[in-house]
Amino acid sequence: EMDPQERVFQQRIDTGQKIEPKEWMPEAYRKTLIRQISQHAHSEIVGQLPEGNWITRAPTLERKAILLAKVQDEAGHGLYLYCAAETLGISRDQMYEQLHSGKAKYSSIFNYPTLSWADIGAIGWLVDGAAIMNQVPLQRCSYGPYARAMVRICKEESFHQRQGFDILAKMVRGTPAQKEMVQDALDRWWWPSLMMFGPSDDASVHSAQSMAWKIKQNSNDELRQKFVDQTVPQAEYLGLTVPDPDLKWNEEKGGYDFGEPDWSEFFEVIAGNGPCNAERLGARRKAWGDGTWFRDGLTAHAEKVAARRAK
Ligand code: FAQ
Repeated sequence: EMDPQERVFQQRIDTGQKIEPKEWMPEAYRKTLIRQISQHAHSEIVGQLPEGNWITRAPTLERKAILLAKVQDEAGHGLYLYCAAETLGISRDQMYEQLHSGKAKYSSIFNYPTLSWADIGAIGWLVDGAAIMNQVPLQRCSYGPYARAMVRICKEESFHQRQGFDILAKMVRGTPAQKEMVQDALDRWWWPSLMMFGPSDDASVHSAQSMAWKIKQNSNDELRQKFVDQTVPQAEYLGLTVPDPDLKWNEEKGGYDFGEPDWSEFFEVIAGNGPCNAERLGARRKAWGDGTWFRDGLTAHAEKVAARRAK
């Protein structure tokens, strides 16, 4: 038997009303949102690292300016999302603590290395492409602040995706070595990109409840299918081979059949054992440590100002 308050809440969700910060909500709804939004924010922040790695080595001044702007956009998304999570009653310091202690996750994709300039194209094309596929429906999420944050974020991600595709479109028209570099990037980023959508539906512990609350609008497998259907023709346009021997157009379903990602790899990566997990978390912990003197200075200054005012 559902609690009457909870029944009214569910009715509001079912009729498409947005839930706003100060309104009553079930504790589990609040917790789920804090988990998802904070992990999303952490992904944006940690997600700056793989691309940041190439800012000093971008091939032209123009590419460097574009990449710098893109990475700065990701920082903005992170801050925006931390604000959305704060409306649920968690502080930014608590969220950072959860990231730095390894309690909070961030997207598995950012635990892979960026080995060549083509990887920067592949991240824009595939990683931002997958991010958009996942985030467009989140614009209709039942929690107002998260839904609204997604509007601007999706617009910026669309630009990011185009810049990645543009890098690759240029490289595939270049030398054979450049084209090979692009194929190698696709070979390494394809499967991890499919894993961004989360485990298969039968292994997704949160999906059913999150969909009932309209936090999620689609299941992980639905979005993964849409991503494959959208991306394969783009790979063909670039003259690339998707590294999946099981990939095949299925006329009947009007979509592609495709192979299973290596889920043991996925679970290893989200357990902290991916190729770059230690490096990524290490970089974030170091940044936090390096900023201590600055935070201490700000606090000391604020205390002095307050003391002077009190006199
Ligand atoms: N990585 O029951 P489910 C970006 C965890 S885009 C790591 O299916 P849920 C833009 C999941 O948290 C990337 N962990 O979970 C950018 C849960 O563990 P928990 C960020 C994953 O929440 C581009 C467990 O597995 N986007 O940053 C992953 O219903 C380029 C069970 O899974 C978002 O975060 C994964 N891939 O569905 C930035 C979007 N998948 O928490 C820079 C918002 C699952 O119980 C450069 N999030 N897990 O310990 C979502 O839509 C959902 O949270 C899903 C997962 C779909 C990711």
